[in-house]
Amino acid sequence: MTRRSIAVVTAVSLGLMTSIAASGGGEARSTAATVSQRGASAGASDASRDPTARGVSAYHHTSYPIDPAVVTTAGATVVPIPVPAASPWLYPYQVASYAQYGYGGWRYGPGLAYEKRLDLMPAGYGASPVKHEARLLSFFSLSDIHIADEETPANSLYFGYTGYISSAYAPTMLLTTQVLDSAVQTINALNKDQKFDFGISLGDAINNQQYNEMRWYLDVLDGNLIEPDSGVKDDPVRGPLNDYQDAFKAAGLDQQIPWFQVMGNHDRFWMGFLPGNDYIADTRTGEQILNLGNIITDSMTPSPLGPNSRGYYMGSIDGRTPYGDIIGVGPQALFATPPKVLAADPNRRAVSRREFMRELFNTSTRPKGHGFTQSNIDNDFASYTFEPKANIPLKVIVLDLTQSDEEPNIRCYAHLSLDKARYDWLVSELEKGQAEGKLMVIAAHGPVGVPFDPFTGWSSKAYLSEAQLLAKLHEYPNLIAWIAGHRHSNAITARPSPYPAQPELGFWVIETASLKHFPQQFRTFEIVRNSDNTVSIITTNVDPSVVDGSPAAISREYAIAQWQIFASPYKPGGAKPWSADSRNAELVVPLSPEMQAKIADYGKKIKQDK
Ligand SMILES: [Ca+2]
Ligand SMILES: [Ca+2]
Ligand SMILES: [Ca+2]
Ligand SMILES: [Fe+2]
Repeated sequence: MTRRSIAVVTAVSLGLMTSIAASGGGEARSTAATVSQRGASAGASDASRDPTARGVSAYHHTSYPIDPAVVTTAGATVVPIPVPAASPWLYPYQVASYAQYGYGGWRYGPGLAYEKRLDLMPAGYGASPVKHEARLLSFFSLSDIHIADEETPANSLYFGYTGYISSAYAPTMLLTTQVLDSAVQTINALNKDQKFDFGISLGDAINNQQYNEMRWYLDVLDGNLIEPDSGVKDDPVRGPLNDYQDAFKAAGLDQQIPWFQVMGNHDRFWMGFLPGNDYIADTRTGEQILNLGNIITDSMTPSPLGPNSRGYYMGSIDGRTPYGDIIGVGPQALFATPPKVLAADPNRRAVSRREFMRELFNTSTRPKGHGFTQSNIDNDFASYTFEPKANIPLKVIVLDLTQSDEEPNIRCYAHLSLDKARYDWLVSELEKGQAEGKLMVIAAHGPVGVPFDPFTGWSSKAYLSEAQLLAKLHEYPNLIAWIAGHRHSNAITARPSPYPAQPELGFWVIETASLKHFPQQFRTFEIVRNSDNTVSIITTNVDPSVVDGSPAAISREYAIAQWQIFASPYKPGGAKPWSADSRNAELVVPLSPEMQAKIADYGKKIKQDK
C-alpha cells in the first residue's frame, strides 16, 4: 500500500511557533495524542469548543498553530454532534447563539476507508491480483477558498443571512485567511512525509473579485504578515491574535512546492454572479452599501436587470463586533437614509480577469504566474497547460470554464461555459497530448456530467452543449481525469467509455470541496502505475489540522453550524443541506495498449509490503 492509502500521523516541527500556552484554565490536550485516543477523549472536551468561553486569548505569538498530529480522513474524520432536539432553529446570522444551543459541535470519528472503484474497467476485471508498482505523480488540490473581505459595502449578505442561499452569507467568511493558513500548514506537514510534485487551486480563490482579497490569498501562500481587516482597523476583542481581525504571520506554503491557479466565477465576477457596472464599481470603493434587486428571480424574466435592478440593501459586517454583526441589510423602504459601512477602502476595487492573472506574478512562491504567462494576460485568455514532472508523460490542461461577459444574463453568471476560442484550444491540446503520448488531466473550476441547480451548471448559451463536450472528451484515450471545485462537494463520478471495446475512452470526474463550507477539506492525489499497467488515482480528503480555540477551529464550528441550520427541517422553506460526505478512493483507469507499453518503466518503484 502507498503512503496516502493508510492513516497518516505525522509529527512536525512548528517552526516559528512556540507551544500553545493553555492559559485561562483550558485543558491542555496532548499534541502527541494518537487518533484512537482522540476519538475516545473527544466527547469530554466538546464543552470547551465554545469560542466565547475560551476565545483565542491563549496565544501570545505572531502565528496560529495547528495540531502537529496531522491526520487525513483516512485516519480520523470530523463528525458533527447532532443539535439537541430541544434547540430552536437559528438564523445563520445568529452566530453568538450557536454554541449555547449546541450548533457547531463535533468530535473525531473513525477513519474513512478507500473505496476501490472499477467503474471504467471491462466486465470481469479484478479477478487476478494487481499490485501498485510505481509512483508516477503526487499533488494536492485546494478549491473554493473564497478569501473574503466581509466588511465590503459590495456584499451579498441579504440573500443568505436568513437561510436562503448558503453561499451568500456564511459566518466562515470572517476567518478565511486563517483557515487557508491552517490548510497550508497541514499541506506542509504532509509534504514532509511524502513530497508533493505540485498543488493546484481550482478557482474561487477569492469571494468577491476584490484586490484586497487577492493580496490576502497570495500573502497567506507566500507566508507574509496578514492584516485581515479592511476600512478602519478594528479590534473586536482587545489584544493580539484573539479575533478575526487581528494581524498574524502566515506560515506560507513550502517553497519547494510549485502551485497552479484555475479561474473561478468568484475570481472574476461580483460575488461570482454578475459582471460589474459603474454602480457596483463605485460601491466597492465607497461607503454606501450596495442596493440590488432580487437578482435571483429577476434573472428568470426575459429581460433581467442584473446589476441595474434595485430594492434591497445587501448588508455588510460590522468589523468591530466579535461575531461579525450584520449592518445595513433589508428592503430599502425600511431605511430612512441609505446605510453605510464604517469606512471606504480603495483596496476593495475589483480585479479584472487580466489583473487577477497579473497579480499571480507578484508572489514569492513558485512558479511565476502560477501557470499563467504574459501571453495569457495579453490575450485575456485564462487557459494553459503544464507538465508537472519532467520524466512523467502527463500534462495538465487548465481550462477557464467561466462564462464570457458577452453571454446574455440567464440566471446570472455562475454557470460553466466555453466559447469557440476556448473550445478550439481545448481540442487542440487534447489532440497534441494524444499524439505525443501523454496522459492528460483537465483541471477546471466546475465538473461535467454531474447534477446541478439552475444557477451553477452548464450554460445554455455556451458554444456547445455539455453532452457535445462529453462526447468529444470520450474521443481521447489518454484523458484520465477531470478535476474541479465549484459545487463545494467531494463527489467522484465515473465517465465510463461509451464503447465497451475501448474502455480507455472513459475518465473520472473528481471534485474537491470548499474551505468555506462544511466539510472544509482539500484533497491529495497520488497517481500510481499498477502491475498490469493500468493506473490508479488514489485520492484522499484532508481536514485542515486545528487546535481548540484557534481561528480555524472556530471556523470549523461555524461551518458545521451553518450546515446544521440549512439541513434542519425547521428551516423556513425546508431543509436545503448539501452533501457533507468525504470521499477517499482508489480509481482504476484503463489505458490504451500504446500507453500501457509506454509507461511500463515509468515512475518510482514502490517497495512491496510483502
Ligand atoms: Ca476581516
Ligand atoms: Ca475594518
Ligand atoms: Ca484582538
Ligand atoms: Fe465556490
